[in-house]
Amino acid sequence: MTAPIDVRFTEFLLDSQALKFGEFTLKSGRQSPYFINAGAFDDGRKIARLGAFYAEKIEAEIKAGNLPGDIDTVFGPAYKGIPLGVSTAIALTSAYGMEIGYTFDRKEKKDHGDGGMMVGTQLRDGMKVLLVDDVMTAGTAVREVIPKLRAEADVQVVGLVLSVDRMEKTRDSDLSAVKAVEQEFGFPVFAIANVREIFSAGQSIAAADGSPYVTAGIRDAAEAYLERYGA
Ligand code: OMP
Repeated sequence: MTAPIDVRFTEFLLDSQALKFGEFTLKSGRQSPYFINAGAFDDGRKIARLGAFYAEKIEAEIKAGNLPGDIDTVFGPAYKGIPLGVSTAIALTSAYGMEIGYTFDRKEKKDHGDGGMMVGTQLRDGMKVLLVDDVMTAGTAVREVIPKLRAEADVQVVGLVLSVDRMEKTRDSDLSAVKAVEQEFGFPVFAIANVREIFSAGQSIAAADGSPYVTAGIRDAAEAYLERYGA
């Protein structure tokens, strides 16, 4: 039997060295003992596997009735969302036969050639758009991108799929950032794995030399952090 997606994804994060332990200052200013770096998926094999994980999650949520089966395009916000959106669209087509586009935004306005703000499948009124992003801590990144989509066309954002939900509460409430975004925008947010699943799976995964990746010290630091900031 294959292991659950969060366990396989944790192995992939650790093997790719995308999950780091130490002291990190986050975009929110919080000091975290762990960091997920999507920049570690830096070659063809890793980005293909990453896209396959997103596609597997999306397919499962479509089957469960949480996402529609007729999504028009996968939107990955520039820059880090670009390889995510493209690799996810490729995997949805190759593994599940879905006809689906990919779209990303330009960071700066282009005043020649096609002149558009979007690259890939152009957004039109009524289109069903699925957002993909890497990690959500406070939800700042997603809040920046929604107005850009709305300025382009009257699209329907059907959901957001993340690789990792850090399960942190927002600055001014006890609500998780994911729940706050769901309430604010009215679409569901999914993650391939959340930090609690990752730390639970990580304890039984060994590095090449046989030592556990997630030592007792790392686990304690993560628990203390989640005690303070976790939702
Ligand atoms: P929010 O936009 O506030 O949700 O923070 C998420 C963003 O922070 C990600 O898109 C990354 O740019 C960065 N980040 C990580 O990549 N990995 C982490 O583990 C934590 C963060 C972060 O700074 O919160």
